Amino acid sequence: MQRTTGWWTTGILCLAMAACGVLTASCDQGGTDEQPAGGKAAAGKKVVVGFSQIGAESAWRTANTESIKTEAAKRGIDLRFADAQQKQENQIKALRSFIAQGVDVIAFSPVVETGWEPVLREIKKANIPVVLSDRAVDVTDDSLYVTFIGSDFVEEGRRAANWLVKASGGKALIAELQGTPGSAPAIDRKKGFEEVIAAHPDMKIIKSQTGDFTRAKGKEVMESFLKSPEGKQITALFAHNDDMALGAIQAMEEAGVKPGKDMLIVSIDAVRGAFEAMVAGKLNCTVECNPLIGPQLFDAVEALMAGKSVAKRVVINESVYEQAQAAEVIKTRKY
Ligand code: GZL
Repeated sequence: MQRTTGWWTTGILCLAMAACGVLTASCDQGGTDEQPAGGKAAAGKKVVVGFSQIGAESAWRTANTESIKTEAAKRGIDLRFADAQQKQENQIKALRSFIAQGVDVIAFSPVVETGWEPVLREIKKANIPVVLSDRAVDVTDDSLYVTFIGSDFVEEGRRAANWLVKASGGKALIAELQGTPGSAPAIDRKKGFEEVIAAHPDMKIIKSQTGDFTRAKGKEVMESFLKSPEGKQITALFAHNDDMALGAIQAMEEAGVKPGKDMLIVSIDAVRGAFEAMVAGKLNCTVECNPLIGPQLFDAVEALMAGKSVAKRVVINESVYEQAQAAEVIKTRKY
């Protein structure tokens, strides 16, 4: 549906209606002053949402996509879904096509934090509200998006480090498999992890490289770590996601290293594969990062379409799971 009125038109209409004492809830401007609060879809017309997804790089992403598509279908939302194969230029192209289609709301999971300001300004000029899903952007003007729905990655990094401090007695030479360079989860998980180990002089990261959140790259980089001069000194692995940890586990086994025993392993996401590895004694801990944010995403969309305000940030509650719990908890996992 091509949006014809901006939030300011609705505002003037509200004032006129108020003057005649017919103000209705739908006039609640909501949203931040500068950002369009979204208008109602014309009666009988479906709400149209353009969603640019990063790709299908991990089990987490697959579960995230599933949650978004299922929830949109459940709510009768016309979802225009674009998969960017982990390329920012593909996401920018998709966002521009959503403007051309005149969608009601644009949502996306930004593959990296920077480089979004120009296209976000084009979207703002088109009066289309933007919802950030899963990952954040680094912009000078936060009115360019209405809300961010996702996890606290710094806290996830802290939780991974706090577990490793306990499990290692504060003594570990750590290999780190980082996520996608420049992405919010990679930057913030590293930040949280290093903040905690800074207080423990016998805990040091001695190898660190990106595995781009994929299993294949995680295996490849772990193979290179094991072959390096420091390889024999490594006592623990911190992987920014489970997929890279599972690839690293394969590399360790092929090199005769017992994962979860010769080397403690902590990773993030809490996908099914991580629970299976913990049941097999090959992974020691996974910090949950919940991908099932479809309901929160479309709650925000529907609030915007009703002209209601939404919180600038919606953080998802998460847990930490250890090997001892895995056999029980795996029965209840949804992804
Ligand atoms: C985190 C998400 C990350 C996951 C990875 O919210 O952006 O991207 O941790 C995924 O598994 O690839």
